[in-house]
Amino acid sequence: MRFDVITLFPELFDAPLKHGITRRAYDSGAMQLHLWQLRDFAEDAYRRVDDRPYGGGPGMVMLAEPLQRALNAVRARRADARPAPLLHFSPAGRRLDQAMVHELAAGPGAVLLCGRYEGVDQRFVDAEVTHEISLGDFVLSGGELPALVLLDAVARLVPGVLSEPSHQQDSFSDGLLEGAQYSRPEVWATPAGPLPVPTVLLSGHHAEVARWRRERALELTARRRPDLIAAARTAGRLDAADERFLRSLTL
Ligand code: 9D3
Repeated sequence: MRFDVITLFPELFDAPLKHGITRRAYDSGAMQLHLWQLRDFAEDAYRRVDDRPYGGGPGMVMLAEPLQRALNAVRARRADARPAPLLHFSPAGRRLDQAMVHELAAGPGAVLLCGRYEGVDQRFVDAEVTHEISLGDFVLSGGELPALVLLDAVARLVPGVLSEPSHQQDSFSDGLLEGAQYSRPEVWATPAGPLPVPTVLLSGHHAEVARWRRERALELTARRRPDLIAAARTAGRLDAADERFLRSLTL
């Protein structure tokens, strides 16, 4: 799958090519990342890609014409049967979630447009953008970090990139938060006293461990994200034992 990123700051995308799971996805060839410097598609001597908003107001607007030239260059290099999705990262977008990440990971990739300044000329958005995506209700300085977040989330779903397919147990795949994790030592000596690992995890009873973990996941989710419990119930992902356990909780 191929991702093309249109940005004024292509250097921001270097780190994931050098480190971790994302690097594996790119090294394996399973994911290709092509970076396009929007400024290369400016036509005037000053390499302008932004200008003042009609009607006045603060800040600058990204110009439609350089964006269109950049997109045309991207399209000419992609061998898509159908035009790939054009994702625009914008505070006005729909919030990114794991379902969108799964859809992208199952497709041919996408073109990612990273906005800067106050935003992109709306005529370009209306003409070309297929998805507007936000990370949430906080203010960033541009769309590059959201694009990096999306690429990271997709990379770990690419087959063969994770050594264990741990995403089959991901929170948000079964729709519950994952309970606590413990590792060595069995008893951690602290100034406040010894802290043992929950004994069930040392018991070797796989069914009991699985039940205990399920209950911890249900308890954590019910306390922190009751909306996810409601969604899991609606989707039929809670069984009778789950419901009995939830009723036993005093939230
Ligand atoms: C004055 C109104 N602001 C909108 C909230 C203007 C504005 C702020 C920040 C316009 C663009 C930006 C830059 N942000 C992004 O490009 C962005 C973003 C974000 O700020 N928060 C969460 N998700 C995203 S996706 C792209």
